[in-house]
Amino acid sequence: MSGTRRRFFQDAAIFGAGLMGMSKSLEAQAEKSMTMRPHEMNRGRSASTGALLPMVTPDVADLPHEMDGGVKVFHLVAEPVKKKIAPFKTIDAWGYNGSSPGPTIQVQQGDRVRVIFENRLPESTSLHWHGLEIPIEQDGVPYISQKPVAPGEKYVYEFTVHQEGTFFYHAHSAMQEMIGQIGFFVAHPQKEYKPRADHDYGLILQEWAVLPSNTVPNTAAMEFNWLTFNGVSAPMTTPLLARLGSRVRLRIVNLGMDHHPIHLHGHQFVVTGTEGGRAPESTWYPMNTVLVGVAQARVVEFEAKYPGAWMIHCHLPHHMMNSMMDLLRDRQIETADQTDMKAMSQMESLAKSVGFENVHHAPIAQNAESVPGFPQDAFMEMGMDEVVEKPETYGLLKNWSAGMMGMMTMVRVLPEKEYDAIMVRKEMGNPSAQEEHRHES
Ligand SMILES: [Cu+2]
Repeated sequence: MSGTRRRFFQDAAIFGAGLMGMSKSLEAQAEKSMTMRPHEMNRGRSASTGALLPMVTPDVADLPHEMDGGVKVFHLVAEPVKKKIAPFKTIDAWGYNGSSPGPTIQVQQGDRVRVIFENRLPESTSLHWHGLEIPIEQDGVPYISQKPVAPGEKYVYEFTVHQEGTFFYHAHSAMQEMIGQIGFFVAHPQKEYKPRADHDYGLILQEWAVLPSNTVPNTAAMEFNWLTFNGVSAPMTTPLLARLGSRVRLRIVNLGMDHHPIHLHGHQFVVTGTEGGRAPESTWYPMNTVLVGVAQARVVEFEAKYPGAWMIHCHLPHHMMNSMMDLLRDRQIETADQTDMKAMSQMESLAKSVGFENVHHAPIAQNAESVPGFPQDAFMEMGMDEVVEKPETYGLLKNWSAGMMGMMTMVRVLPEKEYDAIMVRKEMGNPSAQEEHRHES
């Protein structure tokens, strides 16, 4: 098995995002598609080969396709998905092909696309192609443009993509959207955008309301306690890697109840596209926080000028947290009765339950408990580096994971040597990740 393919299946196993629910034939297609993708080692090199740069959706696999004459044929299956959103939290989401969010579909402007859709949910559904200019019969709105797809039934969508840009597919039913039924649909332009990017990454923003000791999201809730990028909360989010001096494209889509101001540290970016496609260069201006509203896509680009691990996160304070309800009961209501000793022992039992050794929290003052308002963040910063270790985290400072929560990831801007060292680790696979894979299977 090639390193890339092995890594691909590892990712699928670790994040529950990928081929878990796929049939053998789809697995074979995935393998074929992976071997056709550009070699990981070359990604991010500045030399322009003229080939289009595929988008990478960290923690989410691409949906493979087969050709039928001139038509790109995809198979998409709506189904329930067990989704690990944090090392100590697995939820019952719904998604596609064993993945929530669903696998990423990538096509090229001008392509004829066929999606053979199967509904393995316990209720009717359909697929809407958000932002695409396609015939009304393909629009995927139950009762309006088509009959709902009943459980166990199939439906074939087929259309020509004349646009370029960042789109997504989703169920056109509100509660199904909120339980995870969304995936990327990226249409690459016929001619590469100028300036060309060296790295292209995608992030899907979602919110979940999952009460302590529950696994089923409350899709009618208006307040959320778990915030995810591509279906995982930090520190499970896989860092984005960028070569020092390269140009990075980041596509962000939002399908939830909240709007998210996404902030990048240490660099300025320009918005080069929206859910409507590429924006003219005359509209670009420098910023470092972009509000990604519900149902919107924002594409930003920046020069990775400064080496380091730079945060990318939603700046709503409550979206920079994971739920601590499992750890400290309902923290919002009951912070006052927490003592250092209690908090530490709760952290330790949580750590034991997911198998990590290092229980850490930041130091507190001797008289902390006598200060009104204490604790705020004191018991939330919990290092768990070893449970979320992967090649992309190699070389980060000890306890880096203690500062990562909620809708958060980082772009690691790395000089040539360090970038290549991580790429080699990715090629080889990550020994401790394989270990985790074995335990879970
Ligand atoms: Cu947010």
